[in-house]
Amino acid sequence: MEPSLSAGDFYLLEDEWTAEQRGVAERVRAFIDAEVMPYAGEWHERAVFPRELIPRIAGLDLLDRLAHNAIDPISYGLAMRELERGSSALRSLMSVQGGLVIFPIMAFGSDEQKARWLGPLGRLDAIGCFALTEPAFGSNPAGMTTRAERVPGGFRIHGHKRWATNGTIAQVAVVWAKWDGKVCGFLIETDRRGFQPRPIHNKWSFRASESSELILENVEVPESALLPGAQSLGAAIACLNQARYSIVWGVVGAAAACIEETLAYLKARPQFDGKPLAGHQLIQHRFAWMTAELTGMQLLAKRLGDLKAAGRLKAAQVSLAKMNNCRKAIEIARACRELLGANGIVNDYHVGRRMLDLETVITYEGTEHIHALVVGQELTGLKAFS
Ligand code: TGC
Repeated sequence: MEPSLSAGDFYLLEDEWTAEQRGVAERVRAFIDAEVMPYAGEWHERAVFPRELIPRIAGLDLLDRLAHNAIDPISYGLAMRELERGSSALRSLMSVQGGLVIFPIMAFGSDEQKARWLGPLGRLDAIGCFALTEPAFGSNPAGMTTRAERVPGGFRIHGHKRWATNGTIAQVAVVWAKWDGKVCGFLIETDRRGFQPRPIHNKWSFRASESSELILENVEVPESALLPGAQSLGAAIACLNQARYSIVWGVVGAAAACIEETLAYLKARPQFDGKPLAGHQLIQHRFAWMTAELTGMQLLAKRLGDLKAAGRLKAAQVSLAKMNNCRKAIEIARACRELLGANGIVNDYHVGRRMLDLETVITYEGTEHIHALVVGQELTGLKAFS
């Protein structure tokens, strides 16, 4: 019997997209199939980020449209889904550039900062990074020790940041520092004296991503580096919300790709009585479970996109979706790894790489526990962080 429904679109959600949204998804998918899938395993193995791909990604015209408020949340989400189907490192490049650099400039920047940076960042002629987390302050950025002090003509910034994606290739950094006890955002060119980016090596997850440490040793910046609208921790967290939104969609792509690859393998692999493994009951039960979970993830992402488009999205709704979709995606990836047997641990298949990358995705931009507590606070009115 020829199947008429696929795990990736069991409830025909693709029918819901407009021609424009479908076009964005198809364009990104074609790019991923041609330029990413043949090489992603090698990038992971060699632990390199494919910098040469940046102009080709720019050609997809996603961030330029974001920087001009000219892409709707569903199109953007679908693009993130397709990017992460190929590689979490590529989706991360775009989430950081879009949600954590372009967004804060649009939302909190001066006219001068907008005029200087939005064009180059949107075209990926300039790369940006986001420096919030510190070695000792991840889930609790309010405890940051990075400080800004007034000097004639500007500020002097001193501190140590960690886990900034793109830090080693960035021309500009959105740096969060306390000035007079208040968390403020600064837009800092990375060639300033005292600004020292360092790659983080020895990762077994996000190996193809430019994860970086940033040392700011008395970096002096002009007055105009201050993001005028970003003078509270809430501004930094509002940026994280944007990146979390793109993760909600991205992990749908990673999970769907795991299921697709595993199903193709099990349909082609006979075992025991010569029947394909996919024809055995235990295996089919797992595919039914994975399809149910993936469908839930897709529906959540779509609803989030609709709420965002309507201007009704609440932070706790983003948190619940980030928590749920990352957990389900990693469970699906782990199940697929098991179903592939020994082949699940070799880089000839993409599932193992995706599973490892999802360990980062479930952790960064707010751990599962933090998002559970954000939802808990929304439901109870009681704050359980401390
Ligand atoms: P709290 O007092 O609750 O809030 C402080 C201010 O923030 C506002 N706020 C939010 N605003 C928008 N969206 C949200 N989701 C918000 N959550 C809180 C809040 O209204 C308040 O504003 P205001 O104006 O009253 O001051 O803050 P808290 O210190 O108790 O912490 C709350 C908590 C734990 C939820 C927050 O700290 C948090 O989200 N922690 C997780 C941080 C996180 O996700 N870190 C990982 C970042 S990923 C990374 O470091 C790498 S960067 C990305 C990359 O390069 O790959």
